[in-house]
Amino acid sequence: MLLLLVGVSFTLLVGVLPGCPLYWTLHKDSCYTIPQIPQSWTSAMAFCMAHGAHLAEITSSEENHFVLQLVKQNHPSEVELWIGGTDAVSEGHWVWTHSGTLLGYQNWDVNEPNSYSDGEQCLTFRTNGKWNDGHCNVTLHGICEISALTEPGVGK
Ligand SMILES: [Ca+2]
Ligand SMILES: [Ca+2]
Repeated sequence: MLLLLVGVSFTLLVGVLPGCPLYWTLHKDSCYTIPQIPQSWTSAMAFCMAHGAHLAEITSSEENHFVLQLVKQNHPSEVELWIGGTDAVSEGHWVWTHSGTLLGYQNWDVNEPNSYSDGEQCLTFRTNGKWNDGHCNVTLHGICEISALTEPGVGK
């Protein structure tokens, strides 16, 4: 009985504490990491999902500022990285893939999105903190995000 009680309280404590695994950085209710392998947007999303995460969905200027600092600290030499938006389903209608919502907060770079060529349907985060519609097959680092209240690796 005592063991059972200890077990239950342990589960409750661990279950509600926001925390991140090694190599992930906590910000508000999310953990973020930038995998070492540059990949296409689809592969980068799959890589995040294999860790129970998704490509980052940036929903405020405050979150955008955090991601910019993360990128500057970890990949200062990159030009741009993948985040989780696409307009592949309907041109010009940008959606956060994981949550299935239209972009609310947006931070497009000057003259973007410009649909420069067929396939500029995937969202990139430039190291000036601004966004671009990039060609989905270009190989870039992705920025993964997961809820800090979910145990990474479990899948969701
Ligand atoms: Ca987010
Ligand atoms: Ca573009």
